[in-house]
Amino acid sequence: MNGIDPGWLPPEAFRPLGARRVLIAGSGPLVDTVRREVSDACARFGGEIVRDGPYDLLLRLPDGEPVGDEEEFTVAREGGATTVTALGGRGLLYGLFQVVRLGEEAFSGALPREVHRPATALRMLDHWDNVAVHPVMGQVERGYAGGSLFWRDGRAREDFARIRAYARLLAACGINAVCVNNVNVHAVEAELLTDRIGEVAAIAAELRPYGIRTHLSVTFAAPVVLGGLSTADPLQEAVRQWWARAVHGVYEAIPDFGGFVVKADSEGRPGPFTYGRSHADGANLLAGALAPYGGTVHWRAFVYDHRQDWRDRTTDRARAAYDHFAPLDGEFAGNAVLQVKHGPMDFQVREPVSPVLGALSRTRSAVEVQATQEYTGQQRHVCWLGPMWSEVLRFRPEGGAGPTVGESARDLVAVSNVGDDPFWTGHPLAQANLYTFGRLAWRPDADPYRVLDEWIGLTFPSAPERLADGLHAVLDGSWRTYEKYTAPLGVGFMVQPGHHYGPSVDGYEYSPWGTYHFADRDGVGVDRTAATGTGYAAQYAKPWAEVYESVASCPDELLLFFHHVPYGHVLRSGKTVIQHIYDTRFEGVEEAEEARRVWAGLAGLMAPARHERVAELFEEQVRSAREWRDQLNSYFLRKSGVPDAHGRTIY
Ligand code: BDP
Repeated sequence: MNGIDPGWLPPEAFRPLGARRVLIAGSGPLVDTVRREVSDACARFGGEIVRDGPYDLLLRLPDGEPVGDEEEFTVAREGGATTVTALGGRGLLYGLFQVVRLGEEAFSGALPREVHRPATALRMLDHWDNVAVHPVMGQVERGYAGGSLFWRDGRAREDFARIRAYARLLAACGINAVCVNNVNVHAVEAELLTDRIGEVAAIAAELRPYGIRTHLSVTFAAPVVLGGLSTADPLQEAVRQWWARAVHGVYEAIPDFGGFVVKADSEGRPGPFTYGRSHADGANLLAGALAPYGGTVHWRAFVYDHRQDWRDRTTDRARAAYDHFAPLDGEFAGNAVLQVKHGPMDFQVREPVSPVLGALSRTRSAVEVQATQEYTGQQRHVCWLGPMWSEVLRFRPEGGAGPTVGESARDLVAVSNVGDDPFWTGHPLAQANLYTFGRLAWRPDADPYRVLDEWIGLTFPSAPERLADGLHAVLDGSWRTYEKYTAPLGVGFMVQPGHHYGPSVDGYEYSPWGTYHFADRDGVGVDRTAATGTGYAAQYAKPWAEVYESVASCPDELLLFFHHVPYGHVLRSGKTVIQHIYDTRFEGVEEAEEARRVWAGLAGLMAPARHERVAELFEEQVRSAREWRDQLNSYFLRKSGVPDAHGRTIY
């Protein structure tokens, strides 16, 4: 499509619709989209849209009238015809994409009637896209895939074909909401809410035909910076009225607007604390303004003090979100959703699940993950995050038979990994993260490895087995490989300050950000126990509070997150901590080298440009993995004085 990479919707994926008679019953804008999709496929592969008579595929809404935007659909194959029935346009569109996923299987043999229903209400991508180029963060904050799809140099782009193609890809993995600007709302972005809402409306018009609602990040200080008020105090009537008027204007321009995303009192952003008010006061102010129109406010729980005194080692950033929000459970309005990062710190390669996700029985919550690979290789390393997200979503905060995180979450949100790069995601294989996110958001209990194969099958529809196997091999264990050569046992943050790419053993150790590992000559790790440490472990319900509190029961992979232990401490694996550090760094590099070798063997099995892009990136990944290995191993050898049991060279 116009030289844009087709991602997981290459034209050939629609071949099974070829030579088929398709009946489409229903009307409405999304049904028109379905019709366009089918007619394009028929034009290419020789099928036909029929008005009556026999058909091979029936796509129907009951009575031909869309009723709301129900997303559920049913697929069945009986009496030689395949039928997709939905209650609303979105369901019909998702049903069509399900037929595409099934391929020939949709038209052969019998398919028992299967109901598909998303487990979450909102499956959203947050774009950290700046309208104007930020002097430090650039056009896209933590973006590794080129410029923004939406904005360039201070204005909305008018690359509508591309936005439409994007919306299509998102719908095909079940995503139904997009927030189009950075949570760090600078002066230019603030204006999108009022004077420049037309630019947002233009984007919304391109996303809408694929069932995607548009959301906007706003600044809590908007009444001051845009409205000229002297305060943004959430309990002031004038402030309330200002927001009511602003929201009215937004819905005039975008009648199906989804709502706001807010980062308040975090990393320098304004918020209710300025006025001595709580985050419930702040969130409810915006929720109240949005309620008459059915909008939602996503209020982020990423609130912590980023100017800690590092010498005061009794405070703990990991505690912050729970300390701020758990006491407010039950105080948030029904259309306020607390958006919680999946871990207590900040998207490290390994973190425990945030205790906030188990503490909010009376608050709607959204789980936020990071598809953009800020701390996981910045889309220069292959790092497929499906297994990590799946572990989070399957975690049971109350243990035993309690609900999983995926079952309790109302919404799932990912920070987007997409830009105007020809492959969408910079690293072509990072597309698998975006696809997997959408599918896990639809069904949090889905098997991520099957989702991976689904992505491979769709993206490379006529792949010989060798290619499919090679792709699977390269992606399957890539997250654990990345973990092995970077930060060990849950320690986190041994990255270069600022941009966060590559190792820096003490980069954050003596800075005010609250991200420490406490390595000294005797041991390493953060004591977060209730008995002798920061008390973070006690934020969990039982059994986790006990599991994490004790060195004996804490899972190895999180040991240094919860405990400060001597280098000679023996892990459950039977190895000492120091030997584990050495071994996994060596293994991680070997695995990265092996993945590079497998990739080299896939040359000739796909478009050369795609193969070459990944091959080049593998050079960088292997270089970087070695750098991680050498710096981490040297550092720990010098700190501990304990030699490698296998006598390998450590500098
Ligand atoms: C951190 C990023 C920073 C974001 C922040 C956030 O480094 O760029 O602004 O998260 O989530 O991971 O608000």
